[in-house]
Amino acid sequence: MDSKKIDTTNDTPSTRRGFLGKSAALGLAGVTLGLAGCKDEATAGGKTAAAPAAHKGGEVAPGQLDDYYAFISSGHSGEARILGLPSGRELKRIPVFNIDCMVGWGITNESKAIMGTKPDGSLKYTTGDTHHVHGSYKNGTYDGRWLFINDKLHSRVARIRMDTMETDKITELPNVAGFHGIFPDKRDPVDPKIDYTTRVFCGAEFHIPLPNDGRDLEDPSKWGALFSCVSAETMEVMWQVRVDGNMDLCATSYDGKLAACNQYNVENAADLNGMMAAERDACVFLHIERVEALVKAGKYTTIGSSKVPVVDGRKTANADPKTAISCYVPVGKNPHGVNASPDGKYFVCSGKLSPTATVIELAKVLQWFDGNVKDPRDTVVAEPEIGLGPLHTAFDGKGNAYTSLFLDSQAVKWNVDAAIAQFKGDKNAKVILEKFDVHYQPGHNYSSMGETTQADGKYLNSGNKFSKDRFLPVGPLHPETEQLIDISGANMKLVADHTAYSEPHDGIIVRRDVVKTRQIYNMTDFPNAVTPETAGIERKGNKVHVRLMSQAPAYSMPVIKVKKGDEVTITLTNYDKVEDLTHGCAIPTYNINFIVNPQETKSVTFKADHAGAFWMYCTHFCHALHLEMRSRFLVEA
Ligand code: K7E
Ligand code: RUQ
Ligand code: CUA
Ligand code: CA
Repeated sequence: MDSKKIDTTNDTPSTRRGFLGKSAALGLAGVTLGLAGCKDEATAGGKTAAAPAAHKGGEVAPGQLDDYYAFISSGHSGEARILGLPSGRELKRIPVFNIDCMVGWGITNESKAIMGTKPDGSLKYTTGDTHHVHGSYKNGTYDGRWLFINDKLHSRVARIRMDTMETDKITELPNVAGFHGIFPDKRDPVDPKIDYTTRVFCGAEFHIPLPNDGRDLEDPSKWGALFSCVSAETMEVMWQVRVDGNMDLCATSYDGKLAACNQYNVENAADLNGMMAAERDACVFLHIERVEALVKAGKYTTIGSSKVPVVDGRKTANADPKTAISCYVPVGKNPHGVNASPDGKYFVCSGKLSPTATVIELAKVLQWFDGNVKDPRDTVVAEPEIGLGPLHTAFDGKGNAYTSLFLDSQAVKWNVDAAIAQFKGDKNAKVILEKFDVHYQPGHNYSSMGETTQADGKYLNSGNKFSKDRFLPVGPLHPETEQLIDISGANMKLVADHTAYSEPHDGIIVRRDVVKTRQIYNMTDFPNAVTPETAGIERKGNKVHVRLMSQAPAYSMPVIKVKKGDEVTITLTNYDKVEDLTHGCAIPTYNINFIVNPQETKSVTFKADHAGAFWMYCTHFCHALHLEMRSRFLVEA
């Protein structure tokens, strides 16, 4: 599509009058408590903003909408976040691996089932560490269906639905520690007709005993690391590959055939000095079609209690390129990051301990697998010197790469073709185009649509790890900076310093017309939805089920009476159909707190272990009589 077309017709989502009119009508209808009487038409499905408007200098005036969504990770706060760009407005936080008491994530039965529980019903984990968010693909660009995000802490992969921007599945990887890099495939490796994401690949950074059950504690030389493949649709782990060395970040090719991870520990070392011993580390490529053929032929093992097929991708088992599933391409020392260029031709790996970026040509990697390239190193077509501490590389779709330089506190813009010419011996090739100061110590940088064939070269975001003097001091913990840079001209221009709570790593910048959200749920999406017919209280022994509805400004039951010792389940359906009309449900001293959006159903289960009168109240400002929206929850002694 033509992203240059300026369309501002959709910039204001609705008129002020329109919105006010609706809530005024609601005020009247609400007081009569006509639960079945709500005639407002639901507007579920397909809410899309028009193509980006041009915002000069990054300014987005009040009432105007941004051009892009940025979906960013949040490090050890365990969530995902959505920013509008270029304004930097924080639009939403999506709880994933963390507990969020606003939404009730980790509190409701439904969210607990997604997060995973222990046999006693409590959460298995309450913490997480998200580094990388990537979108699902169709035909080389985002299809707006899913986001995939990693948890380095407990080696889990989560999927977020992009229509509701909520986590819908979480899978823990067996026999994996330090799951860092994640990337969806862009096309099926076997069936070229399948031009969308079907698999998600996961790299493991830490070596562990296999299985990790107390064996081999004193002998790290026996430990190993597994590359995992997860089905995008079912989120089940399909297979794993044991590799030599570790895996850090992950990238996939546009033809679906290759996935790769940069390796900073080819030494298989268990200490710092050991991990820095080798002159070169590697980028390990996996031939996905061959891996799956081995799995299909039963040529795999399993580890411990896991049923997941594990294929051997170590060097000794892959000496013959023509049958090999893995190819280890030597790159700069201790690389951090591997990124695919939007033309589909190259992967770029940069070495933290080497001032270089290594450019690997994918066609040559495939030729190596065919036996037509002698040495894996011969797949390297450029290795320019770009600066100190190079980490991650973004692209503008015009042949230029932008690499974050952690030590130099810069983003360096360099030309890929010039780097290739220089590598071939052209001494006049102009590789480095600009070095741009960022403030300070950048981790990831990423560009607008830069991980797709539609890279548009408009913005680069630099996620900086140290903000130092850039903001008002707020105590020992400083904010992080998401620095937005305009890369559309000949020179890079700083647009804004957006603050971010610790600690954003990677993210993607997605054109707003790609994202199609729904604003209201379908009640039928929830099998446990409460209707006027099923509403009420039901007792079976000491199990009490309270089926409740909310409609502004009341719950369907003014009094709920249970006995001390009962196991209480409250299922709450928000009967309101009006966009933005969310209710809350909180019960003091019982640690219950969650929201229900229009037409949504959620439930909580808890033991009524202390007697008394407790006002169950609405936490989410919903109505002029919001404060009056409360019912008595009575627990008899
Ligand atoms: Cu460089 Cu975890 Cu992507 Cu952070 S990693 S910055
Ligand atoms: S009341 S508008 Cu709690 Cu001051 Cu909120
Ligand atoms: Cu319902 Cu506030
Ligand atoms: Ca190393």
